[in-house]
Amino acid sequence: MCVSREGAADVFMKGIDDGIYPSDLKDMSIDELNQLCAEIREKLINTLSETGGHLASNLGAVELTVAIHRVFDAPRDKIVWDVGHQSYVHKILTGRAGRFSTLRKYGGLSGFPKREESEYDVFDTGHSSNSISAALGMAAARDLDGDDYNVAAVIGDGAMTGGMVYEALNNAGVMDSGLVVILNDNGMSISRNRGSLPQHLNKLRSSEHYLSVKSDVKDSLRKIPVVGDTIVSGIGTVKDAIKYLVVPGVLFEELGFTYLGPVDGHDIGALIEVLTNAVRMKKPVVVHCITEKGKGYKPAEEHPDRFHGVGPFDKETGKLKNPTAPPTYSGVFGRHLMHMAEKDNDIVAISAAMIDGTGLADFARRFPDRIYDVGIAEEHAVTFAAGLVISGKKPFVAIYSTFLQRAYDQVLIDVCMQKLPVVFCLDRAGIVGNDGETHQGIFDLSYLSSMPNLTVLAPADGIQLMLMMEYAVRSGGPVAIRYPKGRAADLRKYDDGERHSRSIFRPHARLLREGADVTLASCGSMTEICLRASEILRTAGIECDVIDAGIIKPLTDSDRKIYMKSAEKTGIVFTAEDNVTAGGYGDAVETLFADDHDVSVYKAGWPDVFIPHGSCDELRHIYGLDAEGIARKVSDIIERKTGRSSGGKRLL
Ligand SMILES: Cc1ncc(C[n+]2csc(CCOP(=O)(O)OP(=O)(O)O)c2C)c(N)n1
Repeated sequence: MCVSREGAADVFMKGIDDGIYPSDLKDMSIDELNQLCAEIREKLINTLSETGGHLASNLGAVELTVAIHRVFDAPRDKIVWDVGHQSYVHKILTGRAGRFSTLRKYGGLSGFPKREESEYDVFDTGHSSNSISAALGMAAARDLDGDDYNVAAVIGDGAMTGGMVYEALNNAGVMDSGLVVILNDNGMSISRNRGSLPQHLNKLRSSEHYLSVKSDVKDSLRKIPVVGDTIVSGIGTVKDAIKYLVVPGVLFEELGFTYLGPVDGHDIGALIEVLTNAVRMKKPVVVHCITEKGKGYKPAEEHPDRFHGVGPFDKETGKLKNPTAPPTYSGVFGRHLMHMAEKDNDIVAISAAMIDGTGLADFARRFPDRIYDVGIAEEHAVTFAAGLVISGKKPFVAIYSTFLQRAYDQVLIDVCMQKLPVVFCLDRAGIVGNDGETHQGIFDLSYLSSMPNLTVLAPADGIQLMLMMEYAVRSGGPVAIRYPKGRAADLRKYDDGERHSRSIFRPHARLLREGADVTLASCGSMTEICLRASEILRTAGIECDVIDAGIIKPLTDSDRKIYMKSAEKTGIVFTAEDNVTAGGYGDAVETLFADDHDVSVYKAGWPDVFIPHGSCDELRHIYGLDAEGIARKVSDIIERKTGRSSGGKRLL
């Protein structure tokens, strides 16, 4: 796929790795821009096959991004990327091509726009559907200052299913500020886009010849004797009269936007033309571009969903290099929900555009009528679930921990206040790694623990997850179950969950290992890590009680007794959680000992900063939350408290 550089601009002579900037695009011919696109595609495939990342979205946005940087004058003009997962081409074109191989690695380029990283990144994104709001704010400030730079929001059709978009469009239409909304429409969210808005876009997409139709209309009108030219110059008014017949973007037009499109999002010439017109209008404009997700790499064209966010893969076959060995927590959740749904017709599942990621793909095939993909609409998903409960259903809402943050108020007021038995399954709870700050699921224990009526659970392995799902349906109230990304632990050698009578199982604190020196109180994924830490500590002569929390709130007397009894013996409680320490599990345990001066409580969790991108193992190591780090912290505490040392044994 190598590009011939003969006759190309200087940038090809140097190679894009030496640094390419938007200014380099201004004098390139369309042929040269197309060559550049081919070179960028090759770079995306080569690099992402090593680093992993959002391949399909970026392959689909190559020409669009090149055209944007040709027409707009960044960084003076401001371009906001919705979600930001499709901003790799923008990174390559804004001086970061040479560092592209560090993408998503600790200390390397972020997989999302980062203001700290470049002046060309004007807004940090990662969560969907906020670009128009942010861009409108920038446009409003520009207007107040009497400045004249351009502002654009680049947003996918998937992100258009999020409610914030309509709040922003509603506001933008009346503000009449110069704002270009560039709609990158590939018909896909992560998988096929669902909902009536996507259907509307689909209709617009099929009116492919709109741009030419509009000029045909103008030509026909011009031919009307005497008044024709006047009508054409007043096309705005005429358009009002005929738009229901020929203008496909009525929805946007009604909201106060001028709709331009649809335009072929891989035709650089057409894109440059329409974007140039949009910029000149100095009013709210939507430019509707039709793109193909995964374009230029066959495996991604054939399976755009699989290549939406992908791990390192073999370029020839498209196969993952290191697939996670099953079972994963998502897999256990999806399979078990299907099993439960076989026996209970009232069980339904809700996903906010993440059916595959949350493990619900098989459920969707098995029970197509009992699954609702509501789009990227977490707030709606939660209140929709509340409605389902009112009318007798048993909804499981599967949403990644970080995205449920969007629906804080709906969980609190629409569900918890009314004690409605919605089951929230928070996938990717805890550190997620390479997607970085916006995706780390490390706040849920804190934001959920403060909600009255909510039961908050954290399974330490796959069996516990299944038992908790069954319990949640029986409990009669709202329940949140949070579990991490990746492989499901199997701790049956410490406590065989199967021995519990499933029908009366209630999540509870469990003492998994006994020792006299220190209590390691852990929850979720940290339980396995603490068990490993206890092995390391044993080699240094330190014996640990290891408690698995299971339930974070509310605790029963028997849960409390487990903590109290252990602490009475050891005098030192060390809590560990895959959550920020502020307001999380450790704080809850600490309150148990608030009046007990003989017990010292120490807490380990994520600190009060946004945790950057890097692999999960690397981040846990850096922040001292792997088994070695926990063992080191515990032995330091024991040494300080008791003067006992690890006998010179290295705990690393
Ligand atoms: C609030 C929120 N929910 C879910 C996601 C996960 N997510 C990332 S990209 C994406 C699909 C976006 O589709 P679209 O905007 O059409 O972009 P495409 O990848 O198709 O170019 C989803 C659901 C997110 N980033 N933010």
